[in-house]
Amino acid sequence: MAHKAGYITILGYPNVGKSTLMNALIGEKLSGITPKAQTTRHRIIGILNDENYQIVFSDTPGILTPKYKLHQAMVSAISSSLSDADIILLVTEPGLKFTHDEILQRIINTNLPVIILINKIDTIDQIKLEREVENWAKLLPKAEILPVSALHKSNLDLLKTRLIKLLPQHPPFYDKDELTDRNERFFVSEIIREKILMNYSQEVPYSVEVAIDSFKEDESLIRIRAIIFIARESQKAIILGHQGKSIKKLGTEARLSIEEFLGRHVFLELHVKVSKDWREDELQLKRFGYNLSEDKEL
Ligand SMILES: Nc1nc2c(ncn2[C@@H]2O[C@H](COP(=O)(O)OP(=O)(O)OP(=O)(O)O)[C@@H](O)[C@H]2O)c(=O)[nH]1
Ligand SMILES: [Mg+2]
Repeated sequence: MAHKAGYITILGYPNVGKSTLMNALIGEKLSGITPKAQTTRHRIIGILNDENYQIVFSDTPGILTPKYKLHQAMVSAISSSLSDADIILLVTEPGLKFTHDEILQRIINTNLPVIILINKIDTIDQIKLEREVENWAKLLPKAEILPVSALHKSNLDLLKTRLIKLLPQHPPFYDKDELTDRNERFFVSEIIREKILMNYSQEVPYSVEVAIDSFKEDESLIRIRAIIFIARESQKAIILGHQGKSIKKLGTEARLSIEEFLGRHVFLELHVKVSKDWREDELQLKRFGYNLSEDKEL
């Protein structure tokens, strides 16, 4: 049997379950998941390998209207993963209305296979689901529609079978033992950011970026020094909390998750630094690994 391989882009509005879906398909917790919007800020690749095929999934940030340069970089990440897609998975959830923004227009115009995944079907009844399917069929008549629950792994086997069928014949893009294109440092910083989203409210988690300053492995453990960058001096007190209690709780929760992810004991040191208005600072965004100028063609 000829080998099949391709890029499958997972797209949709914030919080619809894109990262939950990719993790469930790969069988590993790669992307951060939280109940809050804008959890994912980068394109994250997750690779599903088999003897006869290789599926390269791209988890992307939720589609949004940019307010900061950071958001522009997030939109660029969506754009670039649309540009090299072989198949598009458009994830939505019940009751969500898509406005005709640029990305949706590109999906409507594309000749690539599009599968609309109505996620979170565990939250609705059959009648509501039928109405959802009808609405989507009207909006994107060429697309296939599949109701799923990423959280409960419903219909994911069906999805996988369909994807393998649609994949083009192609040699593998990555080594067959690779799971992602990102390194351990990246995932460690994402785990810390995920815990920040869970532990702090309102604007604070959205003003934060995490960078790994040092990552040293010795025999017994991995020593990690991470910097939490905040946009304003006044946010420091919030991150630290009364008598440092908040950052301590954050540190413990992050360390436990990092240990689970790396399968090693970890010593985690967290520092807080101000990087004034970094969300608007192109140089700083670049240093944090964001790219503002992606190819926009589909
Ligand atoms: N009930 C239910 N909840 C789900 C399902 N899939 C995801 N969720 C929840 O939806 C929330 C958002 O999930 P994420 O995977 O972080 O969503 P996302 O689309 O990646 O979000 P962004 O990265 O912010 O764009 C989390 O609380 C998930 O547990 C599902 O099938 N059913
Ligand atoms: Mg996500």
